[in-house]
Amino acid sequence: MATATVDHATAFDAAVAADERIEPRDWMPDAYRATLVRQIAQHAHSEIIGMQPEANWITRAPSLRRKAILIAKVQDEAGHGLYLYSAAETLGTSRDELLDKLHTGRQKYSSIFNYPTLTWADVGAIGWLVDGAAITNQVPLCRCSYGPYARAMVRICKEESFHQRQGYESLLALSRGTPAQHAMAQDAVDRWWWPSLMMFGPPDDASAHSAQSMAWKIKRHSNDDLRQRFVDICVPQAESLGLTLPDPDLVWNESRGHHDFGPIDWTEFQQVLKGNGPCNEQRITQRRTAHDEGAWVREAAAAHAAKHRSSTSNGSDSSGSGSGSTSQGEESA
Ligand code: BYC
Repeated sequence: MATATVDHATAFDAAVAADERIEPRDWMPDAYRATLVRQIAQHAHSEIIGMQPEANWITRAPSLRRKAILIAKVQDEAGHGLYLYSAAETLGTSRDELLDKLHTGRQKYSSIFNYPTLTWADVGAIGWLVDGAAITNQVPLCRCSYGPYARAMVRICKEESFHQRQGYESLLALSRGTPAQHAMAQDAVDRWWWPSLMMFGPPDDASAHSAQSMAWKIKRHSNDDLRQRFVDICVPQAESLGLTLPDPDLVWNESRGHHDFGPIDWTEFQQVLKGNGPCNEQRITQRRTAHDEGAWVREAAAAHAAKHRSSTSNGSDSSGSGSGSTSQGEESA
């Protein structure tokens, strides 16, 4: 028995070392499974909570074109949640259990969605900065050692990439618009810049999970490395947009080959994680309400699936007899 476990562990380590994918039926250490459930669930929760600040502007989008794009984007976020909950389920957990943990505060979602969307420009800033940060963080996750998560990320990244571009295009239109529109775009960037940098998680020396997650090849880069990559990407984009990033310390460092940037307010980050951000309470209350009010949809879908299953199985049980379920009878009539 002990030898079997050692063999399993050796095979797991060898697969990770060889950059092979771990699949749901493969043996994996309990802690690897728990880390994946924690990260994938947090990611899935972020997608569905992230629908709220964006959906806030659907009714007030400035044109039919912008409204159609925003509706499609919010719908995409729901789809991302579905892919990710499905990936988490392959690890032996249920969607109900994960949602219950979200609703009772036992699992987190991204800090970024606890900030309000005060103006239309915030929709553009979320697309440019929040989706931009998400892509920077998530492209390496396409090479995550756990197969179902890695495959979900491929599709998500393609869609996030479209989201990021629409945000950039929307902000560009505002930046080149009237002085009031330009000021609105600048104000949105001023408010979303620092929270976007916090999306990458605590600094490396305070990141509890990074070392082990990187050894398991769940994460491929550290929080600080990805944050730096994001800053370097954003600086020229902000210049093209004609907008200023709100950091007086932001400067190119020739010797490092990167931009230096000012200190992040980690106290604010910790407060948001503790539930004290501007919108934590509103987001979770709205999520619980949506879940309760959607109970009838889940029940109807489950009843429909059960009816479909029973009619299919009746049909196959009665194959050739012609005396099966109603639907079988209708088909053969
Ligand atoms: N917010 O040891 P660390 C999106 C927690 S969706 C809240 O570095 P790890 C989008 C962390 O969970 C964006 N909590 O952790 C959606 C841990 O606490 P626990 C979501 C955070 O896991 C809709 C503790 O701090 N993206 O972009 O190694 C519309 C210590 O951290 C945050 C993902 O979820 C945070 N920002 O690294 C538009 C990507 N950061 O769990 C856009 C997948 C850290 O021990 N996730 N914490 O209680 C990851 O890549 C990693 O989980 C993280 C954190 C880089 C976020």
